[in-house]
Amino acid sequence: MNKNTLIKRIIASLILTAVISTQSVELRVKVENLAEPGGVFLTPLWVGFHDGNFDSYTLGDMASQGIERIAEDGNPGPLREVFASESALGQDGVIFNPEGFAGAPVFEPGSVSTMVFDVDGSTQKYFSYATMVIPSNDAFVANDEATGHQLFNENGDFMGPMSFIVWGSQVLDAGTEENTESDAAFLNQSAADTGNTTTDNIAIHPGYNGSVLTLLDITAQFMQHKKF
Ligand SMILES: [Ca+2]
Ligand SMILES: [Ca+2]
Ligand SMILES: [Ca+2]
Repeated sequence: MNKNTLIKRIIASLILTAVISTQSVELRVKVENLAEPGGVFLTPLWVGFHDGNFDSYTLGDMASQGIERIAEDGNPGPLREVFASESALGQDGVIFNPEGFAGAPVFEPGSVSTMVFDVDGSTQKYFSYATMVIPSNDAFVANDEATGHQLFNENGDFMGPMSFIVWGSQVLDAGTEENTESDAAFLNQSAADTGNTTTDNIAIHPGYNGSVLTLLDITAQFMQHKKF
């Protein structure tokens, strides 16, 4: 399978269901890795609810520290710090897959996990997400448009159910680490933040070089939906 085929395949889905009360909306976020057996993995998914002003990255610009760390190591910590400082009225969280590897609750192909959030329809109208694609040096997916996923209308009314799909062709290269497929987190990296540093801009990921061939022969398309 060549890389052009690879990046057209699927990986994950995200489904959200809601219980509406007078003050807030209880959103149940369900994440599923739709990759076929032997396919790519996803790190725990960072999700944020905000007022539409939180922009995690822009295609063609350099990655922030927050995006760099999640793309290289699956570490959402710095992104969460940025979110907290820029979205005072927002809330965020990280959805793990408790059935993943011990100590690394990642989403392997076929795995599913859910998390419930009490979301304020007036100040947390918009949804954002970010996750690292494994195996890679610095591949990730996240929404570029801060207002790309609107959950509530101007009156604060929930707009769901709704869903969306993220395709493999949307997988990004953070531009912060060379795509050697060595020093790749969760694959062959011995410590966080190791690998050959690059200073490129964020771009559509070019695909694998070939050193992880067993993982190339799989369906690796991104799919993500959410239902409220
Ligand atoms: Ca952006
Ligand atoms: Ca790279
Ligand atoms: Ca690395």
